[in-house]
Amino acid sequence: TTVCVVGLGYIGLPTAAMLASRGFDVVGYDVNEAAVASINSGRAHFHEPDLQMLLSAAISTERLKAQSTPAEADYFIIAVPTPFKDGKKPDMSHVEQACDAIAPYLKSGSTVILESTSPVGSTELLAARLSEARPDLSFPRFKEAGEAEVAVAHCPERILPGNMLRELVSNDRIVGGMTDACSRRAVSLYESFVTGHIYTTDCRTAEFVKLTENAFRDVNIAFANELSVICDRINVDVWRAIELANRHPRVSILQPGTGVGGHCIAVDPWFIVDSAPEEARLIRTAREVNDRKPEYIFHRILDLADRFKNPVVSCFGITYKADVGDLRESPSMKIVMKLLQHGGVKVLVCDPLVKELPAVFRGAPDIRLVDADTARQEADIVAFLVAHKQFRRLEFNRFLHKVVVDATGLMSRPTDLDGGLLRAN
Ligand code: SAJ
Repeated sequence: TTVCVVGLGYIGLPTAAMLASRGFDVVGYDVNEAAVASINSGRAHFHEPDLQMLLSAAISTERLKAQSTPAEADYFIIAVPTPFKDGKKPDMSHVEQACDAIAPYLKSGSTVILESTSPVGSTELLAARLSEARPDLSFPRFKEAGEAEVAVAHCPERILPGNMLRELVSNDRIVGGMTDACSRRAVSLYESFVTGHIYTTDCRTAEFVKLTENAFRDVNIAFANELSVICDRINVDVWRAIELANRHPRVSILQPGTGVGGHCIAVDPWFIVDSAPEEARLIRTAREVNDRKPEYIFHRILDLADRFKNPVVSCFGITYKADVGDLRESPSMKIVMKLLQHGGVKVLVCDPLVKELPAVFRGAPDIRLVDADTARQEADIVAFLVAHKQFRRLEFNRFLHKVVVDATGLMSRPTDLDGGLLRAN
């Protein structure tokens, strides 16, 4: 069985390597020539645990080949970015380009699966566009009975950066076909490597389910972030408050932080807002609450910096979340950027997952990448921005004489909640 994976990024590459490891003959197609060359030489062009090992095996067994054109296949998986253009509209241009690129390679019996997170209605548009490009083949119409020559379905990716290869196998999946027959054909591919349950539905529902998952997380993180700002105002330790509230059998509050980063949760809820702007009030507000958090932390640091003549601010962590090296849409990066733009402060960055300062900072005189000891020793103000596991092992009593802004709860997280609680009672 042959599979053509379109887009060899954060989702496409792990998926292609996984399919190759299960014995499929996989062609990965990407417009990025550098990524194609790197993959063919057996090197992943980004870091994700276990990916390198799987990729090396896939390339050396010749089950996976990357190229800058698509190839004829039984299955096509589209995993290209779907950003939110200029903060206004979902940008489906990469999906459209993918669609136009694969159209000539479709054959009777091909199944096209859209994995990219997409606004409701996208899979129907994809099927219509393919059908227009290939009048010689029959394509499915939404919920129509019977089977067309080419099947089209949406199967949204759900894998968590940092744990992708495990989740690729173990997560439950949603398969939403244009028709029941399309769902069945898509399921036959996922069955080969997914140990979780595979649920089938129609493509509109599948599109909405994916958006809902990320909006759910965004709303819940916004709740935690709002609590943290309230707690600062009324002088309550938010971390302790959340730990205790979570002891209620029906309460499960997430962790406050510097805001929401990455390419998914900060984007996908806007697809819902865009499709129903009047109705999506809570979802919109959650986005706004989370987007304001970096600004809030920046101002807290700045207020404290006023106490010093030539303040040195040490930022612990600049990636978009704990234990990943990914800087995309990182709220902590935004805070560092704002400090530099404001001026009058020296910034030290300590991040064990970042090998060199990101290009935007290179050459700037007021920023250095340093180790944890230097960051602590030279700091007037310490800002804990990301709770990497390396930071969880720091000796926090050595920070007690520093001015600390703890956006992560690293310093405040109680270690013996039960003990403390029981003793207090
Ligand atoms: N964050 C908090 N507090 C928390 C949890 C997260 O502030 O309690 C922040 C993180 O620091 C980060 C952001 O939220 O900046 C997002 O992190 P995340 O770990 O919640 O999610 P992502 O963006 O890495 O991956 C999400 C996942 N979606 C859900 O958990 C519902 C993943 O399963 C999806 O596949 C992925 O989006 C995607 O590609 O859509």
